[in-house]
Amino acid sequence: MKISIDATRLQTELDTLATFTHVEPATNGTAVTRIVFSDDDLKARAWLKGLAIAEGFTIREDAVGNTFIRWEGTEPDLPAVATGSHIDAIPHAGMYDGTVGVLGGLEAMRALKQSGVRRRRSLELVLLTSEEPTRFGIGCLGSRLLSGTLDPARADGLRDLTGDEEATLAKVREAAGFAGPLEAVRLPEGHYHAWIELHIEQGPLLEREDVPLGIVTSIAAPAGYRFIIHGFGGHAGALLMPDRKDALCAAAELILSIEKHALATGAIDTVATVGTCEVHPGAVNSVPSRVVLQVDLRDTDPVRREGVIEAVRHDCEQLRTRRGVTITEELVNADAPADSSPHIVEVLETICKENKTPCKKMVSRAYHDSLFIARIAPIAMLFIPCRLGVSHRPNEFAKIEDIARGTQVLAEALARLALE
Ligand code: HGY
Ligand code: MN
Ligand code: MN
Repeated sequence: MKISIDATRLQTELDTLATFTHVEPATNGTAVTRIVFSDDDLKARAWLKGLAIAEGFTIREDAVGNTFIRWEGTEPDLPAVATGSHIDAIPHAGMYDGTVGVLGGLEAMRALKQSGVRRRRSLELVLLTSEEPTRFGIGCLGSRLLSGTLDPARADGLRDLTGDEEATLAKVREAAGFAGPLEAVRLPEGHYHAWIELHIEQGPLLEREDVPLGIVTSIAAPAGYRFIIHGFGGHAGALLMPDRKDALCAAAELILSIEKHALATGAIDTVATVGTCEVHPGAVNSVPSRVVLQVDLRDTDPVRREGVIEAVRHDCEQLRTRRGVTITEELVNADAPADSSPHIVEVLETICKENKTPCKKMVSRAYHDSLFIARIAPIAMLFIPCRLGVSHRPNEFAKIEDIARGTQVLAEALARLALE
């Protein structure tokens, strides 16, 4: 039973998917912006469903738009074997983050179908909604709801950070055609026999060590916070320096405190980013009265991560007193890390050995939907190299031979697991 991946078709489909984007000039590479439930996202979803239906696969969509493309097995009542990822992309991003897992998964299923492989268990390709936090402030919305790690009422109340302030997930998803209670999204533990996600590494190690495949053994623990700093605004000319409570100057010290305490752990796995800084009123001749910071803090060790935010909180106390500002902290998420299933890791390693494909076990510092699927199913991830480790930028790039190789190993692993 020869499983052959059609690399040309895969590249063509990646290129087509990249055209569903908010068009913007890109100096180098293909800039992609595809915000969840935007027209670009909905057109991309419709296009993908068309490909799946053409292959004779069935489709189910849940109330938050998670899309399940299924190829029935000979024993359809058995828990299925699944793969999947996301197609939403942050502003001014690249064309491979997430899409390699979705189109690679589709290609793997098609190749298995064409090879006539026998399998007991059904196979499912899952497109997960809103892996990126851009629109609703929290990442992995679809997989969190699938795995019961996000309260449905809280989810539906999440504000749209990219447009109409009054819009919430409930309103936006309904307008996109996804109705029904979010409670119904949840899948029970054991729903899947196994889950594998194919993804670009979003780091430099595989390319640097010239290893074509990574097998992820654990996924780091992400946390997100919002800090709202209120000072006392006023006229940039008339408000004298000693009388100021400048919210942006206080925010600047807070940003440096976050960086300082992340570095102070001395652990390479502790990373902290202040990715957005909203300044109000945002006029050059008006002293900032309010600043909102969104903070992304990760570590493979959640206790060490907690130590960083505790130290930042201590600095906030000093800032409040010394600068006379108020600082409010909002927790967006603080998630546990996830470990891959040793069995699925072993299956992947065995296939790499048989195919004489060098591979490397590694940690994922990026979070992925697999972090949450791990709450309800045994998981593993397959990484392929991306040029210079660049991601979340237009010049994100992965070679089609690496993508096809990852898809090949994925297909063979799905076939084996579907026979168990
Ligand atoms: O931020 C992440 O780790 C993922 O790419 N959304
Ligand atoms: Mn991403
Ligand atoms: Mn991703």
